[in-house]
Amino acid sequence: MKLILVGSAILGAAVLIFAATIVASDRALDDEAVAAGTTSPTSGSTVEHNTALPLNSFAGVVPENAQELAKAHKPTSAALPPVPAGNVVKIQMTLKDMVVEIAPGVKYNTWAFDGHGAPGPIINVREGQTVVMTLTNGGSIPHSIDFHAARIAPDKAFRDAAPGESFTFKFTATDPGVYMYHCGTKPVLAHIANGMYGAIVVQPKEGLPKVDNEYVLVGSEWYLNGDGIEEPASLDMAKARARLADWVTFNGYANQYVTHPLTAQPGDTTRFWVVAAGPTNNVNFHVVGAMLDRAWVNGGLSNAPQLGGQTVIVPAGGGGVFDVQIDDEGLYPFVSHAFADVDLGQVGLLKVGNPKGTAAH
Ligand SMILES: [Cu+2]
Repeated sequence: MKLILVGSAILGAAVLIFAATIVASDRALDDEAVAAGTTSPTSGSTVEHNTALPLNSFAGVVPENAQELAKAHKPTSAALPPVPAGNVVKIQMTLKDMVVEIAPGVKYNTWAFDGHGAPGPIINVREGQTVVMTLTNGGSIPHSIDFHAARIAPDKAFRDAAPGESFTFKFTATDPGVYMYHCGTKPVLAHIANGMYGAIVVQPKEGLPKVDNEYVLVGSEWYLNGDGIEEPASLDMAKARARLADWVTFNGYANQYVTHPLTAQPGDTTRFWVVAAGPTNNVNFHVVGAMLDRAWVNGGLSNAPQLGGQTVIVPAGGGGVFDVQIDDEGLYPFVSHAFADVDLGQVGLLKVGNPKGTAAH
């Protein structure tokens, strides 16, 4: 048995070296193509994002018909669902290995949420309600679920569920805010990077100031071992450790609210519920041409909001609530003001009224 293992380890090493050689020669070819100005349509845009690290970047690599695909893509709903009635809110989630699109024509092998992909379902409850959470592991390896909104012993509630297993735990939502939930199985970096995250809102008992529109944005980034065009890409753990993202998204798909803007009317106040799922990146939340009129930093709704901010950090694993009042018709980009992330897809538009044309940003 030992011999076989050693043998397969050697074989594995040989495969790795072979694969590394292919990657290296691909890079050399790419470099030559770049020098000659003869890059293929699908690899042409890698050039701007290439780094000195010995890791292949697939940032910005999309098929030629990307614009068409972006238009055809049905955007992930950013709408905040209503708070269910009653003292007890029952939630059922099934984890599932599934291929999702994370950018136009770019497919990725996630470990995500049945019926949702990544992020998982948005949960909206009221302070004092009891959340009864049933997790079913429909995936192929152990997973778990960690709710930042819960005060609970993680060794019991956030334990691993084996493939095929279901288990239930409950907690009372005692702390108003907007929180991340995620799989907490080791290595957490891999489980979050593969799409195992979502947002839960806990409304304060006494309510918040009334607004006209409410949208939930979950920021996250993706690390690909291929371009995901011919076949789905999977996680490149070395790139996740090196923080070399290929795509950075709101609600799991690059630039989806640029092509399909969120909407408001002139004079409206719009509330953004923002969670930075990471696994590693913050969201430096900013709305171009507007102020964060009320900002509940860290999503701490028990505190008074800060007034009139420009950019507020939502840390990886944290949340923020932002009320933005806009009078004039126009296209207002919302971004992470860490602009490398805008370049990789973490930008959307709030369309106020019915303006003509497109945004300059
Ligand atoms: Cu997991």
